[in-house]
Amino acid sequence: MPERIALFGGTFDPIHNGHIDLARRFARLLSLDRVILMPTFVPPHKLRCEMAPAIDRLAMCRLACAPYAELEVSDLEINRRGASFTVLTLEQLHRQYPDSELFLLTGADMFLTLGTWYRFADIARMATLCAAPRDTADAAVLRTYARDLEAQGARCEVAEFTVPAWSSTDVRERLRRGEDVRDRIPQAVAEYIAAHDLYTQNKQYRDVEEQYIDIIRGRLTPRRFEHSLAVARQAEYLAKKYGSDPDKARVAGLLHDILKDTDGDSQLQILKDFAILLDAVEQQAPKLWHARAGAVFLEHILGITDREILDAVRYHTTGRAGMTLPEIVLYLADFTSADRDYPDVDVMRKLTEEDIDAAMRYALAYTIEDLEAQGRPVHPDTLACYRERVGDTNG
Ligand code: DGI
Ligand code: FE
Ligand code: FE
Repeated sequence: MPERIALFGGTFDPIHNGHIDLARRFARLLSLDRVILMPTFVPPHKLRCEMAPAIDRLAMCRLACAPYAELEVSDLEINRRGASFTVLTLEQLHRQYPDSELFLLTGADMFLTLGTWYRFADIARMATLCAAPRDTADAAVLRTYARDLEAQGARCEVAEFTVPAWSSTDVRERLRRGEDVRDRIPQAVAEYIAAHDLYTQNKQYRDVEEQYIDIIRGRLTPRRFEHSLAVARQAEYLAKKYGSDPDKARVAGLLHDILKDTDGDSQLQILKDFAILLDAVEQQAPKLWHARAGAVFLEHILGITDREILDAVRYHTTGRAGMTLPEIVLYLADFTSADRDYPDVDVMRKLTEEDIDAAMRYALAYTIEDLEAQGRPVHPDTLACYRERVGDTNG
Protein backbone atom coordinates (compact mmCIF):
# COMPACT_ATOMS: atom_id res chain seq x y z
CA MET A 1 0.00 0.00 0.00
CA PRO A 2 1.39 3.43 -0.85
CA GLU A 3 2.12 5.57 2.16
CA ARG A 4 -0.45 8.30 2.76
CA ILE A 5 1.29 11.54 3.62
CA ALA A 6 -0.25 14.93 4.34
CA LEU A 7 1.44 18.29 4.16
CA PHE A 8 0.21 20.90 6.61
CA GLY A 9 1.95 24.21 6.02
CA GLY A 10 1.55 27.51 7.81
CA THR A 11 3.30 30.19 9.76
CA PHE A 12 2.44 28.52 13.08
CA ASP A 13 3.05 31.82 14.83
CA PRO A 14 2.46 30.21 17.26
CA ILE A 15 1.11 26.71 16.73
CA HIS A 16 -2.09 26.19 18.75
CA ASN A 17 -4.45 23.39 19.72
CA GLY A 18 -6.64 24.07 16.67
CA HIS A 19 -3.73 23.14 14.39
CA ILE A 20 -3.00 19.98 16.34
CA ASP A 21 -6.66 19.06 16.40
CA LEU A 22 -7.00 19.54 12.65
CA ALA A 23 -3.90 17.49 11.88
CA ARG A 24 -4.84 14.61 14.16
CA ARG A 25 -8.47 14.45 13.02
CA PHE A 26 -7.46 14.35 9.38
CA ALA A 27 -4.91 11.67 10.19
CA ARG A 28 -7.73 9.54 11.55
CA LEU A 29 -10.33 10.43 8.92
CA LEU A 30 -8.04 9.73 5.97
CA SER A 31 -5.97 6.95 7.58
CA LEU A 32 -2.84 8.98 7.03
CA ASP A 33 0.49 7.42 7.86
CA ARG A 34 1.96 10.76 8.66
CA VAL A 35 1.14 14.43 8.76
CA ILE A 36 4.10 16.70 8.11
CA LEU A 37 3.79 20.12 9.70
CA MET A 38 5.89 22.57 7.76
CA PRO A 39 6.44 26.04 9.18
CA THR A 40 6.97 28.52 6.37
CA PHE A 41 10.01 30.74 6.25
CA VAL A 42 8.57 33.97 4.88
CA PRO A 43 4.97 33.62 3.93
CA PRO A 44 4.52 35.67 0.76
CA HIS A 45 1.49 37.55 2.06
CA LYS A 46 2.83 38.44 5.50
CA LEU A 47 6.28 39.76 4.78
CA ARG A 48 6.13 42.87 6.89
CA CYS A 49 4.39 41.77 10.03
CA GLU A 50 6.19 41.03 13.25
CA MET A 51 6.62 37.32 13.32
CA ALA A 52 8.50 35.18 15.78
CA PRO A 53 11.77 34.00 14.23
CA ALA A 54 11.48 30.92 12.09
CA ILE A 55 13.68 28.98 14.46
CA ASP A 56 11.27 29.61 17.35
CA ARG A 57 8.20 28.73 15.32
CA LEU A 58 9.90 25.50 14.36
CA ALA A 59 10.86 24.72 17.96
CA MET A 60 7.27 25.32 19.12
CA CYS A 61 5.90 23.00 16.43
CA ARG A 62 8.30 20.30 17.53
CA LEU A 63 7.23 20.65 21.15
CA ALA A 64 3.55 20.58 20.21
CA CYS A 65 3.88 17.50 17.99
CA ALA A 66 6.18 15.49 20.21
CA PRO A 67 3.36 13.57 21.96
CA TYR A 68 1.78 12.37 18.69
CA ALA A 69 3.40 9.63 16.64
CA GLU A 70 1.42 10.54 13.51
CA LEU A 71 2.64 14.15 13.48
CA GLU A 72 6.07 15.25 12.37
CA VAL A 73 7.67 18.61 11.79
CA SER A 74 9.85 19.50 8.84
CA ASP A 75 12.29 22.36 8.49
CA LEU A 76 12.37 22.03 4.71
CA GLU A 77 10.74 25.37 3.92
CA ILE A 78 12.60 27.20 6.65
CA ASN A 79 15.88 25.87 5.33
CA ARG A 80 14.95 26.80 1.80
CA ARG A 81 14.94 30.36 3.06
CA GLY A 82 13.02 31.83 0.20
CA ALA A 83 9.35 32.46 -0.27
CA SER A 84 7.40 29.32 0.57
CA PHE A 85 5.56 27.93 -2.41
CA THR A 86 3.44 24.91 -1.64
CA VAL A 87 3.92 23.51 -5.12
CA LEU A 88 7.70 23.35 -4.65
CA THR A 89 7.30 21.64 -1.31
CA LEU A 90 4.91 19.07 -2.76
CA GLU A 91 7.37 18.40 -5.56
CA GLN A 92 10.09 17.83 -3.02
CA LEU A 93 7.90 15.49 -0.98
CA HIS A 94 7.03 13.64 -4.15
CA ARG A 95 10.74 13.15 -4.89
CA GLN A 96 11.40 12.08 -1.33
CA TYR A 97 8.45 9.65 -1.16
CA PRO A 98 7.88 8.66 -4.80
CA ASP A 99 5.32 5.96 -4.09
CA SER A 100 3.21 7.87 -1.62
CA GLU A 101 -0.17 9.47 -1.97
CA LEU A 102 -0.09 13.14 -1.00
CA PHE A 103 -2.69 15.26 0.77
CA LEU A 104 -2.69 18.95 1.50
CA LEU A 105 -4.36 20.04 4.74
CA THR A 106 -5.78 23.53 5.07
CA GLY A 107 -7.99 25.51 7.39
CA ALA A 108 -11.11 27.14 5.99
CA ASP A 109 -9.57 30.50 5.07
CA MET A 110 -6.63 29.00 3.23
CA PHE A 111 -8.78 26.53 1.37
CA LEU A 112 -10.94 29.30 -0.06
CA THR A 113 -7.90 30.91 -1.69
CA LEU A 114 -6.37 27.71 -3.06
CA GLY A 115 -7.52 28.37 -6.61
CA THR A 116 -5.24 31.42 -6.76
CA TRP A 117 -2.08 29.74 -5.44
CA TYR A 118 1.06 29.68 -7.54
CA ARG A 119 0.80 26.78 -10.04
CA PHE A 120 -2.52 25.64 -8.60
CA ALA A 121 -3.04 23.11 -11.39
CA ASP A 122 0.16 21.31 -10.36
CA ILE A 123 -0.81 21.40 -6.71
CA ALA A 124 -4.17 19.89 -7.57
CA ARG A 125 -2.54 17.20 -9.68
CA MET A 126 -0.14 16.20 -6.90
CA ALA A 127 -2.32 16.26 -3.79
CA THR A 128 -5.84 15.80 -2.52
CA LEU A 129 -6.96 19.15 -1.13
CA CYS A 130 -8.42 18.86 2.34
CA ALA A 131 -10.34 21.50 4.26
CA ALA A 132 -11.55 21.63 7.84
CA PRO A 133 -14.67 23.73 8.45
CA ARG A 134 -15.16 25.78 11.59
CA ASP A 135 -18.91 25.16 11.75
CA THR A 136 -21.75 23.84 9.61
CA ALA A 137 -22.32 27.11 7.72
CA ASP A 138 -18.63 27.14 6.91
CA ALA A 139 -18.83 23.56 5.72
CA ALA A 140 -21.46 24.50 3.13
CA VAL A 141 -19.27 27.31 1.77
CA LEU A 142 -16.27 25.01 1.60
CA ARG A 143 -18.25 22.31 -0.23
CA THR A 144 -19.42 24.79 -2.87
CA TYR A 145 -15.85 25.97 -3.39
CA ALA A 146 -14.62 22.37 -3.47
CA ARG A 147 -17.04 21.62 -6.33
CA ASP A 148 -15.50 24.52 -8.30
CA LEU A 149 -12.03 23.16 -7.75
CA GLU A 150 -13.17 19.66 -8.68
CA ALA A 151 -14.51 21.05 -11.94
CA GLN A 152 -10.91 22.12 -12.61
CA GLY A 153 -9.70 18.58 -12.01
CA ALA A 154 -8.85 18.77 -8.30
CA ARG A 155 -9.62 16.08 -5.74
CA CYS A 156 -11.10 17.61 -2.58
CA GLU A 157 -12.04 16.43 0.86
CA VAL A 158 -14.13 18.66 3.10
CA ALA A 159 -14.13 17.15 6.56
CA GLU A 160 -17.31 16.21 8.41
CA PHE A 161 -15.76 17.34 11.66
CA THR A 162 -15.27 20.96 12.65
CA VAL A 163 -12.27 22.55 14.32
CA PRO A 164 -12.48 25.58 16.62
CA ALA A 165 -12.14 28.95 14.89
CA TRP A 166 -9.02 29.88 16.77
CA SER A 167 -6.28 31.89 15.21
CA SER A 168 -2.67 32.50 16.05
CA THR A 169 -3.40 36.23 15.92
CA ASP A 170 -5.90 35.76 18.71
CA VAL A 171 -3.38 33.74 20.74
CA ARG A 172 -0.74 36.45 20.27
CA GLU A 173 -3.14 39.16 21.37
CA ARG A 174 -4.12 37.22 24.46
CA LEU A 175 -0.47 36.69 25.30
CA ARG A 176 0.23 40.38 24.85
CA ARG A 177 -2.61 41.23 27.22
CA GLY A 178 -1.26 38.69 29.69
CA GLU A 179 -4.42 36.57 29.41
CA ASP A 180 -4.71 32.89 30.02
CA VAL A 181 -4.02 30.76 26.95
CA ARG A 182 -3.92 27.36 28.63
CA ASP A 183 -6.86 26.03 26.64
CA ARG A 184 -5.44 27.37 23.37
CA ILE A 185 -1.87 26.13 23.19
CA PRO A 186 -0.03 23.11 24.57
CA GLN A 187 1.66 23.59 27.91
CA ALA A 188 5.12 23.01 26.43
CA VAL A 189 4.52 25.76 23.85
CA ALA A 190 3.33 28.15 26.56
CA GLU A 191 6.51 27.47 28.50
CA TYR A 192 8.67 28.04 25.43
CA ILE A 193 6.92 31.34 24.73
CA ALA A 194 7.41 32.47 28.32
CA ALA A 195 11.05 31.39 28.43
CA HIS A 196 11.87 33.19 25.18
CA ASP A 197 9.61 36.13 25.82
CA LEU A 198 7.90 35.79 22.47
CA TYR A 199 4.90 37.96 21.64
CA THR A 200 4.89 39.84 24.92
CA GLN A 201 7.39 42.48 23.99
CA ASN A 202 6.23 46.01 23.78
CA LYS A 203 5.85 46.42 20.05
CA GLN A 204 6.86 50.07 20.15
CA TYR A 205 10.25 48.59 19.67
CA ARG A 206 12.76 51.32 19.90
CA ASP A 207 13.59 52.85 16.54
CA VAL A 208 17.28 52.20 16.87
CA GLU A 209 16.82 48.54 17.42
CA GLU A 210 14.78 48.30 14.20
CA GLN A 211 17.60 50.05 12.44
CA TYR A 212 20.17 47.66 13.86
CA ILE A 213 18.10 44.78 12.59
CA ASP A 214 17.98 46.35 9.12
CA ILE A 215 21.72 46.90 9.18
CA ILE A 216 22.58 43.32 10.04
CA ARG A 217 20.01 42.00 7.60
CA GLY A 218 21.89 43.89 4.89
CA ARG A 219 25.34 42.78 6.00
CA LEU A 220 24.80 39.13 6.84
CA THR A 221 23.77 35.98 5.00
CA PRO A 222 20.26 34.82 5.89
CA ARG A 223 21.65 32.07 8.08
CA ARG A 224 23.94 34.38 10.00
CA PHE A 225 21.14 36.95 10.29
CA GLU A 226 18.90 34.31 11.81
CA HIS A 227 21.78 33.31 14.11
CA SER A 228 22.12 36.92 15.28
CA LEU A 229 18.40 37.17 16.07
CA ALA A 230 18.62 33.88 17.95
CA VAL A 231 21.67 35.04 19.92
CA ALA A 232 19.89 38.33 20.75
CA ARG A 233 16.94 36.43 22.10
CA GLN A 234 19.07 34.00 24.06
CA ALA A 235 21.25 36.82 25.45
CA GLU A 236 18.15 38.67 26.62
CA TYR A 237 16.89 35.51 28.28
CA LEU A 238 20.19 34.80 30.02
CA ALA A 239 20.55 38.42 31.08
CA LYS A 240 17.17 38.29 32.80
CA LYS A 241 18.02 34.99 34.40
CA TYR A 242 21.39 36.08 35.74
CA GLY A 243 20.64 39.71 36.53
CA SER A 244 22.35 41.57 33.70
CA ASP A 245 20.74 44.32 31.59
CA PRO A 246 18.43 42.56 29.10
CA ASP A 247 18.19 45.47 26.64
CA LYS A 248 21.96 45.76 26.33
CA ALA A 249 22.25 42.00 26.07
CA ARG A 250 19.76 41.96 23.20
CA VAL A 251 21.58 44.70 21.30
CA ALA A 252 24.97 43.03 21.82
CA GLY A 253 23.47 39.76 20.57
CA LEU A 254 22.02 41.40 17.47
CA LEU A 255 25.29 43.05 16.57
CA HIS A 256 27.96 40.63 17.78
CA ASP A 257 28.70 39.09 14.36
CA ILE A 258 28.10 42.25 12.34
CA LEU A 259 31.32 41.82 10.34
CA LYS A 260 31.35 38.03 10.25
CA ASP A 261 30.32 37.94 6.59
CA THR A 262 32.54 40.84 5.59
CA ASP A 263 35.69 39.83 3.72
CA GLY A 264 38.97 39.71 5.63
CA ASP A 265 40.61 42.59 3.82
CA SER A 266 37.77 44.95 4.67
CA GLN A 267 37.97 43.88 8.30
CA LEU A 268 41.69 44.56 8.37
CA GLN A 269 41.08 47.92 6.75
CA ILE A 270 38.63 48.93 9.47
CA LEU A 271 41.17 47.96 12.14
CA LYS A 272 43.82 49.94 10.33
CA ASP A 273 41.58 52.98 9.92
CA PHE A 274 41.14 53.17 13.66
CA ALA A 275 44.74 52.30 14.46
CA ILE A 276 44.00 48.96 16.10
CA LEU A 277 46.95 46.58 16.06
CA LEU A 278 46.48 42.83 16.06
CA ASP A 279 48.63 40.64 18.27
CA ALA A 280 50.61 37.70 16.91
CA VAL A 281 47.86 35.09 17.34
CA GLU A 282 45.20 37.35 15.91
CA GLN A 283 47.30 37.97 12.85
CA GLN A 284 47.29 34.24 12.14
CA ALA A 285 43.61 33.67 12.96
CA PRO A 286 41.23 35.45 10.60
CA LYS A 287 38.27 33.98 12.53
CA LEU A 288 39.14 36.27 15.42
CA TRP A 289 39.01 39.45 13.37
CA HIS A 290 35.25 39.83 13.24
CA ALA A 291 35.04 40.30 17.01
CA ARG A 292 37.70 42.99 17.21
CA ALA A 293 36.78 44.72 13.97
CA GLY A 294 33.10 44.35 14.86
CA ALA A 295 33.54 46.21 18.15
CA VAL A 296 35.47 48.96 16.36
CA PHE A 297 32.77 49.18 13.70
CA LEU A 298 30.06 49.51 16.37
CA GLU A 299 31.96 52.20 18.20
CA HIS A 300 33.23 54.31 15.34
CA ILE A 301 30.78 53.69 12.54
CA LEU A 302 27.49 53.06 14.32
CA GLY A 303 28.43 55.42 17.16
CA ILE A 304 27.63 53.03 20.00
CA THR A 305 29.24 54.35 23.17
CA ASP A 306 28.15 51.78 25.72
CA ARG A 307 31.32 50.00 26.92
CA GLU A 308 29.41 46.94 28.12
CA ILE A 309 28.05 46.32 24.64
CA LEU A 310 31.37 47.10 22.93
CA ASP A 311 33.37 44.81 25.22
CA ALA A 312 30.83 42.01 25.04
CA VAL A 313 31.24 42.03 21.26
CA ARG A 314 35.01 42.45 21.41
CA TYR A 315 35.48 39.40 23.66
CA HIS A 316 32.64 37.22 22.37
CA THR A 317 34.98 34.88 20.48
CA THR A 318 37.98 34.58 22.80
CA GLY A 319 36.68 35.52 26.23
CA ARG A 320 39.28 37.02 28.58
CA ALA A 321 40.41 36.96 32.17
CA GLY A 322 38.06 38.96 34.37
CA MET A 323 35.06 38.76 32.07
CA THR A 324 32.10 40.85 33.18
CA LEU A 325 28.57 39.48 33.42
CA PRO A 326 27.41 41.10 30.14
CA GLU A 327 30.44 39.57 28.40
CA ILE A 328 29.66 36.14 29.81
CA VAL A 329 26.01 36.45 28.85
CA LEU A 330 26.88 37.11 25.20
CA TYR A 331 29.60 34.46 25.16
CA LEU A 332 27.20 31.78 26.41
CA ALA A 333 24.30 33.03 24.28
CA ASP A 334 26.49 32.57 21.20
CA PHE A 335 27.11 28.97 22.29
CA THR A 336 23.52 28.10 23.14
CA SER A 337 21.30 30.08 20.75
CA ALA A 338 18.39 28.15 19.24
CA ASP A 339 20.16 27.74 15.89
CA ARG A 340 23.22 25.97 17.31
CA ASP A 341 23.50 22.24 16.73
CA TYR A 342 27.04 21.03 17.45
CA PRO A 343 27.30 17.59 19.11
CA ASP A 344 27.40 18.78 22.74
CA VAL A 345 24.88 21.58 22.46
CA ASP A 346 22.43 19.87 24.81
CA VAL A 347 25.04 19.57 27.53
CA MET A 348 25.98 23.19 26.97
CA ARG A 349 22.36 24.37 27.18
CA LYS A 350 21.76 22.41 30.36
CA LEU A 351 24.89 23.79 32.02
CA THR A 352 24.00 27.30 30.92
CA GLU A 353 20.64 26.91 32.64
CA GLU A 354 22.08 25.48 35.81
CA ASP A 355 25.53 26.83 36.48
CA ILE A 356 26.99 29.71 34.57
CA ASP A 357 30.55 29.07 35.80
CA ALA A 358 30.48 25.41 34.88
CA ALA A 359 29.05 26.42 31.50
CA MET A 360 31.97 28.81 30.92
CA ARG A 361 34.51 26.16 31.87
CA TYR A 362 32.87 23.68 29.56
CA ALA A 363 32.66 26.11 26.63
CA LEU A 364 36.27 27.21 27.02
CA ALA A 365 37.58 23.66 27.34
CA TYR A 366 35.54 22.67 24.29
CA THR A 367 36.94 25.56 22.24
CA ILE A 368 40.53 24.97 23.32
CA GLU A 369 40.37 21.24 22.61
CA ASP A 370 38.75 21.87 19.28
CA LEU A 371 41.41 24.39 18.24
CA GLU A 372 44.24 22.17 19.42
CA ALA A 373 42.82 19.22 17.54
CA GLN A 374 42.84 21.34 14.42
CA GLY A 375 46.34 22.60 15.10
CA ARG A 376 45.17 26.20 15.30
CA PRO A 377 46.65 28.68 17.78
CA VAL A 378 44.65 29.38 20.94
CA HIS A 379 44.44 33.05 21.80
CA PRO A 380 46.11 34.05 25.10
CA ASP A 381 42.84 35.65 26.26
CA THR A 382 41.07 32.32 25.83
CA LEU A 383 43.78 30.53 27.82
CA ALA A 384 43.80 33.19 30.53
CA CYS A 385 40.04 33.03 30.78
CA TYR A 386 40.10 29.26 31.12
CA ARG A 387 42.96 29.17 33.64
CA GLU A 388 41.29 31.75 35.82
CA ARG A 389 38.10 29.73 35.84
CA VAL A 390 39.63 26.39 36.66
CA GLY A 391 41.63 28.03 39.43
CA ASP A 392 45.01 27.54 37.81
CA THR A 393 47.20 30.48 38.75
CA ASN A 394 50.46 29.18 37.36
CA GLY A 395 49.93 31.15 34.17
O1 DGI B 1 30.98 33.95 15.09
P1 DGI B 1 30.39 32.65 15.52
O2 DGI B 1 30.63 31.55 14.53
O3 DGI B 1 28.97 32.76 15.92
O4 DGI B 1 31.18 32.20 16.86
P2 DGI B 1 32.56 32.75 17.41
O5 DGI B 1 32.63 34.21 17.33
O6 DGI B 1 32.76 32.13 18.77
O7 DGI B 1 33.64 32.21 16.39
C1 DGI B 1 33.98 30.91 16.44
C2 DGI B 1 35.20 30.68 15.56
O8 DGI B 1 36.36 31.33 16.09
C3 DGI B 1 35.48 29.21 15.52
O9 DGI B 1 35.80 28.85 14.20
C4 DGI B 1 36.66 29.04 16.43
C5 DGI B 1 37.36 30.37 16.32
N1 DGI B 1 38.07 30.69 17.56
C6 DGI B 1 37.55 30.89 18.77
N2 DGI B 1 38.53 31.10 19.70
C7 DGI B 1 39.69 31.03 19.02
C8 DGI B 1 39.42 30.77 17.65
N3 DGI B 1 40.37 30.63 16.72
C9 DGI B 1 41.64 30.74 17.11
N4 DGI B 1 42.60 30.58 16.20
N5 DGI B 1 42.00 30.99 18.40
C10 DGI B 1 41.06 31.15 19.40
O10 DGI B 1 41.43 31.36 20.55
FE1 FE C 1 31.23 35.52 16.33
FE1 FE D 1 27.95 34.33 16.75
